[in-house]
Amino acid sequence: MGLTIAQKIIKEHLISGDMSKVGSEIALKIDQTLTQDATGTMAYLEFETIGIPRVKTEKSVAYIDHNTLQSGFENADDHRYIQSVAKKHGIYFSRPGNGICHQVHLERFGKPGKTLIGSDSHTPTGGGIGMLAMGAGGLDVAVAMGGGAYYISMPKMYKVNLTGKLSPWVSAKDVSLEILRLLSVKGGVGTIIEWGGEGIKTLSVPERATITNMGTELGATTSIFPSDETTREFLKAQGREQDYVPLSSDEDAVYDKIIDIDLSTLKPLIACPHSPDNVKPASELTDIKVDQVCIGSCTNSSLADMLKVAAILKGKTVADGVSLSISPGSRQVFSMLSECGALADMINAGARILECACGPCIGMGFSPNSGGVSLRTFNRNFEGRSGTADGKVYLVSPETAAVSALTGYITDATTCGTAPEITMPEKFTINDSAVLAPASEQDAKDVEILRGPNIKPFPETKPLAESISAPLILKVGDNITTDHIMPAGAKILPYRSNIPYLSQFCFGVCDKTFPERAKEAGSSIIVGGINYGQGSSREHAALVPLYLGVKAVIAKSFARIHAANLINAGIIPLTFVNEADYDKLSQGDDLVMSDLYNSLASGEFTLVNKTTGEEIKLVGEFTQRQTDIIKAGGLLKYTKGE
Ligand code: MIC
Ligand code: SF4
Repeated sequence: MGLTIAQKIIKEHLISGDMSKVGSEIALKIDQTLTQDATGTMAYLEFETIGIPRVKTEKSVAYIDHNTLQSGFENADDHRYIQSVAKKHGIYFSRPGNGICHQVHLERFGKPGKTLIGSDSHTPTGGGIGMLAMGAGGLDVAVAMGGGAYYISMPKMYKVNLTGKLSPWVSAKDVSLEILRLLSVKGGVGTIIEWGGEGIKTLSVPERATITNMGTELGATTSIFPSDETTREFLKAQGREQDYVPLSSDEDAVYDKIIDIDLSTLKPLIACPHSPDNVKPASELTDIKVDQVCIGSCTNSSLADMLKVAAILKGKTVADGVSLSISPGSRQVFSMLSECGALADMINAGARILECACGPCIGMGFSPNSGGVSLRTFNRNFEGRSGTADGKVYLVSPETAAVSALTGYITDATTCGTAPEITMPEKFTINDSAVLAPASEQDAKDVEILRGPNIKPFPETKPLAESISAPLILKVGDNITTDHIMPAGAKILPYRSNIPYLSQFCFGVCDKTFPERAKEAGSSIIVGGINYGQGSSREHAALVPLYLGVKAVIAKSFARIHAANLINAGIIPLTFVNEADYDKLSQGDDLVMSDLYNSLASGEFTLVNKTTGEEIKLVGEFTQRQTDIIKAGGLLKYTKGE
C-alpha cells in the first residue's frame, strides 16, 4: 500500500509505535524546534530544569514576536532571558523586530521532509514548504530540544484535491475559509490534511503556508503540501536551493476522506464573529460598516500579500471612519516593501504601519473601539481576543481587507474592477543579521543567564493521589478556547513567566470569580463540552489551572494540544462515556473519583456526584507513558525521574 506525504515523513522519523494503527500513540524524532516569547520563557525554564546542556536538534530557533509592546520591564527582561538561554544552550535567537516566527521560519529555516515542533499552534505553517510541522506545549518542545521524542496519536489522513485556478480577487485565505466552512473548527481533529491535485501548482509557497497555517483552526494535527518545483523556486529565491528535496504521496496512497475543491468556483469569503468557521460570502455582508482593518499576522503577511495590498491602496485614501494597520510578517518583507516603494503607497493611503510582530492578532494593541467592527487578515476571531470585549472581528483575505478599508464597508472585491497584478522578485533580499547564532560549546559555559524579577518558578506539582474529592468549580459549554481559559492581550501577556500573577485572569471571559473560588476550594474539577481547549498551544491554559488546584477536566471532547498540555501538567483529562451525562452535573456539585490508579490502568473512571447521588462513567484511555506522567505529577517530574 502506498503512503501519503505525512506517512512518509512519519515513517522516517518513527522512534516507537505502530503507524498503521490510527489513534495509537507514536513517538517521533524531531529535527527542528521553534519557540516564541509568549510560550518560550516557560519552555526554556522547563528546558533548564531538565538539565541538558545543549540542544540535540538539527536546528532550534527562539523567536521574539508576541510580547514586543514592552509597556513595562517584563517583556524586555523575558527577551533578555531568552537571548541568554539561547546563546548558552545552542539555540538560534531571532531578535524582536525580525518578524513573526512562522513567517521567518518559512523564509529562512524550514526544510521539506523535516519534522518541526513549535510552542505555538500555528507551527503547521511549515507544512506549506512540505514539513511535518506541529504545534505543541512548551514542555514538549523543551523535551524535544533535549533530544526526546514527540508523541502524538497517529492521525487519520485527509486529502483535499484542488482543481482549477483562483479567480482574480480570490486568494489562499478564501481557500482556508472554504475548508473551515466545509469541515468546521472540529472537523480536522485527529487528522493530517494533505493538499494535492492539479490546482496546487497555481499556489505559491506563501499561499500554501496561508492554507496550512489555518489548518490549525480545523483542529488538525497538521496540514501539508507536497514539495515540488514551486517549493524549489521559493527556496532558490531565498538562497536555499540546497534545502530542497522533492516530496509527494504515492499514487496508491490511501486517505480516510477526500474533499474536492475547484479553486475557480471560490468567491471572497469571511469568517464572522466569533468563530473561524462561521463563514459567509463577502457579497452577503456588504451592509456592514467597518471601523478598523488590520492586515498582517502569520496567516497573511508574506511579501506577495503585502504587495497586493499596496497595489490596491496605491493613490487612494483610507475611508474616514476606518483605522487601518499593516504589520509585515518579517524584516525581509518589510525591507523589500520599502525598497520597491510599496511601503510609501501604504503610508500615503493612510495606513498605520506596525512593527513585524503578532501585534493586534494577540491583542497587543490596536484593540477596536467599543462594539467596533474589525476586519482582520488573521486566523482567529474568538470573543474578546482583540482586547475589546464587545469587538466584532471578521476574518478576511488581504484583498477584502484592503478594498473594505477604502470603502468603509465590507466590500466584495470582485466588484472592484480589475484586480492588481503584482510581480514577485526573482530573489528575496537576504539579511540574517537579526538572527544571532549560539555560543560555541566551548564558550557556552561562560554565558550567564539573565533573569528578571518577573520570572517566577514553575508551579509545584505532586504525584497523583488515590482519589480526588473536589467541587465542580466551573461548568462551561462547547468550543471553549484557550483564550477563554487563559486570555492573552496587552495587559496580561507580559506575565507569561509569572503563573501566580496570570492566575487572576484565568477564565475571566467566562466567570471573573473563578480564580478566587478555585483557590478557596483548594482542589477542584472543571466540566466542559465539545472541543474543550481549542486554539492556542499555550501551556499556561493548563499550568494556571494547575496552580489554582484543578485536578481533572471532564469534557465531551478535547482539542489535541490542550489535552496533551493537561497531561503534561498532571491534570487528568476525562471524557464522558455517555455525553448526555454532561447534563447531570451542575456547578457547585461535590464530586468524588476514587481508586484512580486502577482506573488509570483500565481507562474506566467512575465519578460520584455526592450532591445528587448519581454515578457517572468516564473514560480516559492513556498510554503507559501518559499514565506514568499523570502519576508522577506531570511531564517535568516524569522526565527528571522524580
Ligand atoms: C495564538 O495565536 O493564540 C498564540 C498567541 O500565537 C498562541 C501561543 C500563545 O498563546 O502564546 C498559539 O497559537 O499557540
Ligand atoms: Fe502570532 Fe497571531 Fe500567528 Fe498566534 S496567530 S503566532 S498571535 S500572528
